[in-house]
Amino acid sequence: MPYDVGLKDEIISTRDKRLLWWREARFGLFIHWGLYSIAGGVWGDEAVEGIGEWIMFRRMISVKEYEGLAKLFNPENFDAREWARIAVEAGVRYLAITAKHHDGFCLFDSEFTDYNVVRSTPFGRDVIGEISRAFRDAGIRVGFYYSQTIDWHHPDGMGNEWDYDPWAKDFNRYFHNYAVPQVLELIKKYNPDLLWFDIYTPTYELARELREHVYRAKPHVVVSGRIDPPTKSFYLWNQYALRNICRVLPMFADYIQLGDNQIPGHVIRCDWEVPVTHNDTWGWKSIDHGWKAPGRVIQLLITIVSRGGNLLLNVGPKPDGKFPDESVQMLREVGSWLKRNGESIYGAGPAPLEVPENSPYMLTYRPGRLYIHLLAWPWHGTLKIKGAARVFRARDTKILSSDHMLETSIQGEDILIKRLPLRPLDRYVTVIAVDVEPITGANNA
Ligand code: H79
Repeated sequence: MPYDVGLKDEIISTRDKRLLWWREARFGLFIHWGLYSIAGGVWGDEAVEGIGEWIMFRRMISVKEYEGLAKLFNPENFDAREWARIAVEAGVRYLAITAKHHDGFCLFDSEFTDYNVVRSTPFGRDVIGEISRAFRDAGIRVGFYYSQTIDWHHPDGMGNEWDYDPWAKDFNRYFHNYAVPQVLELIKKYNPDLLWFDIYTPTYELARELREHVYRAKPHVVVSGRIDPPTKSFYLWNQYALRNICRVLPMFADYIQLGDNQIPGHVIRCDWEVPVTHNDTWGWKSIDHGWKAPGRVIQLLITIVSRGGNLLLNVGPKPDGKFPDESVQMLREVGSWLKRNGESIYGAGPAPLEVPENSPYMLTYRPGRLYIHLLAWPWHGTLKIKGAARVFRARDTKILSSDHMLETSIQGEDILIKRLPLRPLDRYVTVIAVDVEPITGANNA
């Protein structure tokens, strides 16, 4: 395809508009579900190390043998409406679910392969279709994970060198005739709000081709970071992002993707998202019990928003179609915290104020309001927000989840918050909301 400069300008100039809902959302649900969920991290009678959805690669399982899992895919307890209810209760604003992961199995009804949930499983239902409707009806934006580069099932895809001779591979053929058409098929059939690609697209040309096709099919689809070639996506891009070189913007993507589970230690002033596991795998693994507690997830969400990013929190449903109990429980707790304190998260971002290392609080902000998230309770009843008086004048101050008003005063460059209750009001993180006026002329306001 000839290089269409006009389309490049159009795609970049419409980015802000596409990102309107995404910037406000701050919290998304990632779902990894597929044939690997049936294996659950065990092959034969052995536990397999590492992330569950990589089991085919780890054991170099042949395509033929792995395909056998499709005959076992029959999640009798699957109910898309229930997943959507749990997601609503959790307070997530968008979804990204595996339409096709690296193993090549499609959770949607595809005309380009029989290796899909409708045609090759006893279940025979269009899982992606049911989920798209249920989540959209529940008011949650719908996104699809699509592995555009790695495909261990397709002879020309990247990665399977145990069944397929790499000398005989034609990656471009896979990309033009299979990956791009499937992505367009997903757009056409299910009308997603977001497409989430993984690792990277191998070349500039192919990334551009995919990006232009997506834009032509639906200009409003938000495109995640790992569509970009290796210099920008995944590990390499993190080197830019983590050093805050945000003049180097995403290329074909709409926003930056940090590495899996990579939480930055400082504010990154561009649009970014980090995918985070609930335990230590994406796809269900029966032997992984490393669950993060609800309080830990809440702190991660605050940390990420205070540094300018979105949290995409993963759940790996079980082969019977249920979320793990631990995930249901965690999502409920996070959601109830958000019900009390969501104003400090949705549509909020980093405060224009440096927080010293080891501070007992984290800050988020929106014009007119500063949110102080208390990680530790000041037992002496007074909290010092360092440097805040240089930047803000404080007005009404209260505990966000109640009408409990607080007093403030100025001490040098700091703002003091006084007469705090004896004990935290929230079981996880208590949030103080301060109405603020920026001090004009302050250099970092
Ligand atoms: O979908 C989830 C992962 O499966 C996917 N990204 C998240 C969202 C992912 N794709 N690639 N990777 C993660 C990184 C792969 C790292 C590897 Fe390895 C190191 C591949 C081979 C060596 C870890 C160890 C996985 C297999 C062995």
